[in-house]
Parts: sequence; C-alpha cells; structure tokens
Amino acid sequence: MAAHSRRGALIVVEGLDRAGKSSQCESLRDKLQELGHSVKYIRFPDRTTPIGKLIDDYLRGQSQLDDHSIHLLFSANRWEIARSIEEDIAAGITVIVDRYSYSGAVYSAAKSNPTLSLEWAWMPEIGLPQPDLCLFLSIAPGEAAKRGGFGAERYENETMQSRVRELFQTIFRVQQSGNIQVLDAGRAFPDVSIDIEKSAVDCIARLDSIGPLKRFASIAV
Ligand code: NYM
Ligand code: MG
Repeated sequence: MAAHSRRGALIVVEGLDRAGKSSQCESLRDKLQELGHSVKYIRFPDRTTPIGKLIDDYLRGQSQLDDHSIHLLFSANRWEIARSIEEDIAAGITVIVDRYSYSGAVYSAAKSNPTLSLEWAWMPEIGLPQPDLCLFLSIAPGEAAKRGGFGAERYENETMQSRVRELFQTIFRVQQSGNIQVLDAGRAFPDVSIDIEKSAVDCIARLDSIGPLKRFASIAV
C-alpha cells in the first residue's frame, strides 16, 4: 500500500445529543478498517484525563464552575490531545473525532452569558488542527425527541438544544474552510452510514490535493 508516505485524515462528526454520532463513528471506523485504512476513533470530552475528570464532574452536576472556566477546560482537553492527533495523522492514521471545537464553541455560547459570545468561545480553538472533513449529523428537534428523553447531564434540555442547533448553523456559516457537510440524520441508520462512508472515502482520496493538515483560524461572527 502507498499509505506509508501519506498522512491520515482528520474527520470530525458533530451534532446534537441523540443525532447518532457515536454509533456512526464506530460504524465508519469499522468500514474504513475493512477498506484497509489505519483508523482511530476518539471522542471529546476525553473524560479519562485529569482535565477530563473535572469536565465529567461538571457535566454530571457534581461540581459548579464559572461558564468561562469550564469552557476553557473543554478547550484544554482538546489541546492536551492535539499533539497525539497530529502524530497519528503524520503516521498515516485517519482519526475520527466524535465532537470537537464546534461543540466546544456552540454549547458554551448557548448559555447566553453576556461575556461569553460565540466569537470569544472560538478563540481558544485557534491553532488546533482543523478537520479535513466535518460531518454534521442534522436531526430535527421532533425526530430527536422520538429517539428517547433527555439524559441527566447538564445541557440536555430543550432550551439549550434549540440554541445549540441555531449556533451550529451560525458557526458553519462563518467558517470559511468549506469542509463542512450537513447530512440528514433523521433517516434510517444505514442510509446515513452510506453517506458518511462516501464522504470519508472521498476525503481520504483527496488528501494529496488538500495538502498538509491545517489549523483553525479566527472567525468573524
Ligand atoms: N460539550 C462537549 C461541551 O459543552 N463542550 C465541548 O467542548 C464538548 C466537546 O458535553 N452535551 C458538551 C456537549 C455534550 C456534553 O458530550 C457531553 P457527549 O458527547 O454527550 O459525551
Ligand atoms: Mg450526551
């Protein structure tokens, strides 16, 4: 295989809770492996690190933190993993990421804290590896509701989810990279999987023309 001299792809999957992100990421990993690619699947927050444990406590309502502080912890959690993502990609491994900087910015901005704008929320993401492809699994609020009730974690309520949904649209509009694809995730699981696989395979095939891994730049909202 020519894979040795080629870098891996950074593929991010985003969406609201219950959009099917995690199951689709696992399915994509298996499919790409079948096709002979080296693949890793990771998720944010990574609750296993010391920073991740602070985040986990907060999400489960075990601790109270200032909105800005928890926001920066989510970002710090990405920065502490960023190097290993870059190393994997340089080694030819495609990395599938379940939630990334987009979730980071929109969930915090959805709190409507007057000193925590979307623009502010994006700033600590500047310089992190930019995905070669971001797949947004779009699901209508009604469809999400059919998939079962909200869990017990913070943010899992109607008001937050509808603000988050709007802010995802805003941030995708102002991101100039052109690597964001919105998929209708209200369809049957295998139909969504097929689209995800096609987009991922196409992205990996285009890596030579995409060039080196890019980094996030600032946004103007
Ligand atoms: N979340 C996730 C944030 O608020 N900021 C972030 O940077 C990230 C990565 O954490 N409701 C929120 C979104 C989710 C919650 O994620 C936990 P998951 O994928 O449900 O475990
Ligand atoms: Mg969740």
